[in-house]
Amino acid sequence: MRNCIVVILFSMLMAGCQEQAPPAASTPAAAPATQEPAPSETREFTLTGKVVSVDTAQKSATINHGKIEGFMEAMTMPYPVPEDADLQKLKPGETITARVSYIRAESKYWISNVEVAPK
Ligand SMILES: [Cu+2]
Repeated sequence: MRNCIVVILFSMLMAGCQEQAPPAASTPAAAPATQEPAPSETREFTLTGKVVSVDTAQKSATINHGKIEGFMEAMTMPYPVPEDADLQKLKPGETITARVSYIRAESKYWISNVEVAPK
């Protein structure tokens, strides 16, 4: 799990946490540079996965998630959960969806808007 974070922090060189190339439609030659999100911009993705464990003291949850289009491949890794209301919804074994926010310039990411899937 630590490896995953290390990979993100060091420029996402490994396949696992690699940020995916932009779609062909936004290649530099064909589109203005403004279409590429600025590194300081907060980008949002939707995560679907299963809660593996929760660390309330660290405000973190390890999620076994599917592929997050445009962000990362399917994997199990910890995510910061800043909001207590979200943290309280996270129980091991539950299937959830959540918003993933990501600021590339700060190598920072977290989840919010947790929704527990009906059983
Ligand atoms: Cu990852």
